Amino acid sequence: MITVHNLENSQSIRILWLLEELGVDYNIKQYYRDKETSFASDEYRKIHPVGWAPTITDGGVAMAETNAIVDYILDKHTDNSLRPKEGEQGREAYLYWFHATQGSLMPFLVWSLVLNRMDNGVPFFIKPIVKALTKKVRAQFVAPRTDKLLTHLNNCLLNNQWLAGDTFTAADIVMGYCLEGLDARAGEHHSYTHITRYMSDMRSRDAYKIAMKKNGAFNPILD
Ligand SMILES: N[C@@H](CCC(=O)N[C@@H](CS)C(=O)NCC(=O)O)C(=O)O
Repeated sequence: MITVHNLENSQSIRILWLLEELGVDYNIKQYYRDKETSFASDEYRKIHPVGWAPTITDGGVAMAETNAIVDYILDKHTDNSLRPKEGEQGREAYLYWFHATQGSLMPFLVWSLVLNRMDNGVPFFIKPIVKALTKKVRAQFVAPRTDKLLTHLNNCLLNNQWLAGDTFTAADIVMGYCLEGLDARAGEHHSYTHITRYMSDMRSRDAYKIAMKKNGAFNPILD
């Protein structure tokens, strides 16, 4: 049986959600972050050579990396519509959003977190210089690219309930975590009305509610 090594306030929530959508049995082992650094504990680092969350174990297999885990689980559970097959409706949109979310949107959220840490974590006498620098990186790189992706997402959601069309897929699960992160940052997506509707649909899914309940308090890390 799969064990999800569930690090608090992390991308592990997606794996709980996926398993709840599939309705399969699994175990959860709970871990906490270091209070100062917010890094995972040494115990967590021992499960897989890289030591980031999410990580799952399944028999003798230890698997990390969100989208690899999603594919690993979906390879074992094929009787569902969470990953449209080649030739099926929504396949191209699925592929795009499954990968763009984790390969493009997520890194911009991480950029944003690192820039916030730079602003807050340097000695006062170099703060003005660091802030001028981070402001420039935000304005020239992070903000316009994040906005471009969110605008595209918002436009796609105008005529589609979910990312791949009318059917909910694993791409929505991957996107959900990013949007919770944006929402926690003072509702950064709120000017995108279709994204707001989409988030509300996502949060009203039974599997999402159960995953959140099993996960416990969820506060995305912002800085
Ligand atoms: N690309 C990786 C990123 C994993 C990652 O950065 N995980 C964070 C939690 S959201 C983590 O493990 N942070 C704690 C640490 O680095 O020790 C994935 O998609 O799984």
